[in-house]
Amino acid sequence: MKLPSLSSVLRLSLGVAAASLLLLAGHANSSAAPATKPLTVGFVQTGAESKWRVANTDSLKSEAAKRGITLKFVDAQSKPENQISAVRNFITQHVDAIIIAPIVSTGWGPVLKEAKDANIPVLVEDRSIDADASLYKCFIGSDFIKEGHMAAEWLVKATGGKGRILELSGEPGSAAAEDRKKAFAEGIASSPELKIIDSQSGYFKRDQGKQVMEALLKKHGKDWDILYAHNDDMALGAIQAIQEAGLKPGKDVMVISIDGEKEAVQSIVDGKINCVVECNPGVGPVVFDALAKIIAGQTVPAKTYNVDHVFDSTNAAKEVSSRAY
Ligand code: GYE
Repeated sequence: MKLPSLSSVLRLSLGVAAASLLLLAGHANSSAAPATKPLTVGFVQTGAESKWRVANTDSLKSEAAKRGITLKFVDAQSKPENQISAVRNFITQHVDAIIIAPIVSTGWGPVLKEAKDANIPVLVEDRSIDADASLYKCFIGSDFIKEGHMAAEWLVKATGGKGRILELSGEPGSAAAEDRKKAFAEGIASSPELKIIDSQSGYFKRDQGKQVMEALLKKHGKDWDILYAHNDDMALGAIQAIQEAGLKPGKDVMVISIDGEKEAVQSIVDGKINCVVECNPGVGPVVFDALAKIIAGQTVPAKTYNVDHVFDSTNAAKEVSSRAY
C-alpha cells in the first residue's frame, strides 16, 4: 500500500483546520445573536399632571423593563427648563438614546443639536415639537388636530349647530392644547350659531379644572350650554363645580372632553359627560419598537399616530370595562 506523502498529509490537515475555522466563523456569523449590550435610555416626562400622564409613564416604564432596558426617568414637574437640563444631563451620561414627552413645542432646537452632535438618537412621544425634523428620529403619539376635529364634528351633530361654549384649555404652549383649540375652532366655524364665549386654561389638571370652572360659573351664571375641556381630568373637576352650582352636567349643559380615562367613560354611562374623544397614552411598545429599529440602523417613519375613537352614549357602556386607566 502506498503511504501518503508527508506533504499531502500536511496539506490535508491544514485544509481540515482551515475548513473548521471557516465553519466556526460561519457559525459565529449566522446563528449567534448579534452582540446586544443592554441599552440605557433617558426619558424626560412632562410631569404627573393627569391620569393620562401617569398611564403614559407606566406604559414606557413597563415596556422598558420588559425589554431589559435601563430607563433613566426624569419628571420635569411641568417646567420646560427642567426638560432641557434633563436632556443635557442624559447627553453628559452618554445614554444610548433619549425619549422626550415635551411640555411645550418650542425651544428644543439647541439641545437637540447637542444630542445629534453627540450621536445620541432622540425620539419624541406624546406631544409634537416645532424643531427641525433632522434633529430627532421620529414622533409617536396621537393626532391632536384630528381629536379637535372629532370633538367639533360630534358637537355640531349633537347640537344641530347651536350653543354657547365654554372652553377649558390645556397647558399653554403645548401641542396638545394648541392643536385641540385650533382644530375645534375650525370644526365649528361653519356653524355660526355655535360659539366659544370664553376660554381659560386649567393646565390639564383636575383641581385647576374645578377652580377655573367655578370662576367661569361666577362670570357666566347659567348663560352657556356646552363645556369643551381639552382633557378628562379638567372635565371631571369642572363637573364637580357645575354640580355645586346647582346645574346637572350632561343634561342642563353638555360636557365634551378628550382622553378616555375609565372614570370619564363611566361618567358617560352615568349621564354626566356626553362625549369623550380618545387619546391613547399606551405607546410604550410602539416607542421601543422604533428605538430597536433605530439602534439596528434601520429607518423609522417620521410620524406614527394612534388610531383614536369617540365614546358617547351609544358605546360607552361596552367600552368602560376595557379602559386601561
Ligand atoms: O390629553 C392630558 C395630558 O399631551 C395628550 O397631556 C397629552 C395630554 C393629555 O396631561 O391629559
